[in-house]
Amino acid sequence: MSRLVVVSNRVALPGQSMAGGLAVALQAALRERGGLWFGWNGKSVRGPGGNLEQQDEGNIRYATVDLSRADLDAYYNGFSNRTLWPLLHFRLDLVDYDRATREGYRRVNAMFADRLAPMLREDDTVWVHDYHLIPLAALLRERGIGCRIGFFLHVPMPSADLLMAMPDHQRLFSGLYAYDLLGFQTRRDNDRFQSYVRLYGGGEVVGKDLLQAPGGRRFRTGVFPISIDTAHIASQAAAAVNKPAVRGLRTSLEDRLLAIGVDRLDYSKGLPERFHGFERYLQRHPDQKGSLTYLQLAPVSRGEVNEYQMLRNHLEQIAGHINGAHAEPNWTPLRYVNRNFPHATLTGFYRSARVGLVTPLRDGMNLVAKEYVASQDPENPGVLVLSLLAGAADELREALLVNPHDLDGVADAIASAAAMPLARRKERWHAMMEHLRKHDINAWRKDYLSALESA
Ligand code: ADQ
Repeated sequence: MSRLVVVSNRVALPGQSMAGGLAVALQAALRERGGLWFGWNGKSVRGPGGNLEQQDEGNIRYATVDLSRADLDAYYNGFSNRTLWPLLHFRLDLVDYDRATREGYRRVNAMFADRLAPMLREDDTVWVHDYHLIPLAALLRERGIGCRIGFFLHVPMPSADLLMAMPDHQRLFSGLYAYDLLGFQTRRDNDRFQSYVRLYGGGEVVGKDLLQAPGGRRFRTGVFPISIDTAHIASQAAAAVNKPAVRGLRTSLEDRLLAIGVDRLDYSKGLPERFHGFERYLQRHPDQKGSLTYLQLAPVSRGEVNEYQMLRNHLEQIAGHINGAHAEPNWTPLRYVNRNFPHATLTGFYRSARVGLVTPLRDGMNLVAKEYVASQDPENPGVLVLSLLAGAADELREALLVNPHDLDGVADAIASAAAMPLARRKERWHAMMEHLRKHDINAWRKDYLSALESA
């Protein structure tokens, strides 16, 4: 088996808790075959940046670089988060395009390639993650690297007409042609990319998921829906109900049901729409009044980007408005908390909730939806209300699927979930859980790597 090299914007260094299934899955893959994990170490420095640090643990080498303040601003806060993130989430209205940040993005990718190329061996398998690093393979190829390089896009791939609206789109997206395998979360993402290549990207689709770049280089695409460590989360959740934080939450509910939402504070997650959907539920279902409390956990992310600050203010306003209009002296309908929690505690929260609210406007996959399902008590499972616009909706067909823009629909789904009889809840949950047991995070990385290695 060849050595695995993982490249991602952030690296989970030994001892650092980068909670989340992805870090765990990649670590397991690296441990299995021995390998290297390369990326940014999260530090920004006054000088020029690009200083390499290396450390070994077992058969894994961690090689990380720091970034200058200016590069971090241009590459990460700028082009990645203010240009690509909104574009890839279908939000042309929020795209902030600037040639200076575009060049900063290329500069950092080129610096990554400069540092990484000398560490690579001919028979390595390189796996690059996400939209921060689109040009990396092409830049490595320019530096003489011939080994297998794959890419996985964690976020959606939007329609061809949106991609082509970005200035200089061909220069950026044709960088993807230097990979051997492009992995997407859903069939729709895969197909939208192929139509971009055909319509505006100058390439051709020459077979099923086989593409050809101008000049003749061939590469593959494929669908690899990311998942979670299902068995681990299920046992974590069962144990977590005894944690003080989880008990405290349960006690505080008195005998009310709980609806829970857990999202990074991001405009793609549809939080204002969800709050309004909940308000609509309170208005349309007065018979359920006072019987359900909605807890929204939304840790602040990308706090340096203006849109995120505005979103935060907006949500505080809506939450205040809803509680002002509907609260009782002994009941607050909406609890809104901007904090991170240990992952194990989260699973206990999920398990305590009769309703899981996952209603993004666009999401590559949405792991919270899967975590919510995996955390349920088999004897008394809750109901997932899931946006049709999340990648997870392609797999979790037994959720109550909603369009997040349809507030009445969201409101009615909350009411149905709250009132659903046990037998129907169990039926729906079993079907989804069976799927998640089979298609867990380990299956995901094995499928991807075997496709890359046979590409
Ligand atoms: P994200 O946009 O970050 O990921 P998601 O898939 O939901 O979205 O993953 C979020 C993770 O953060 C989950 O594991 C969740 O438990 C954790 N989390 C959220 N709020 C938390 C809190 N308050 N405290 C602690 N942990 C919290 C991107 C894409 C997704 C895609 C993933 C993986 O946007 O569409 O599913 O990558 O590919």
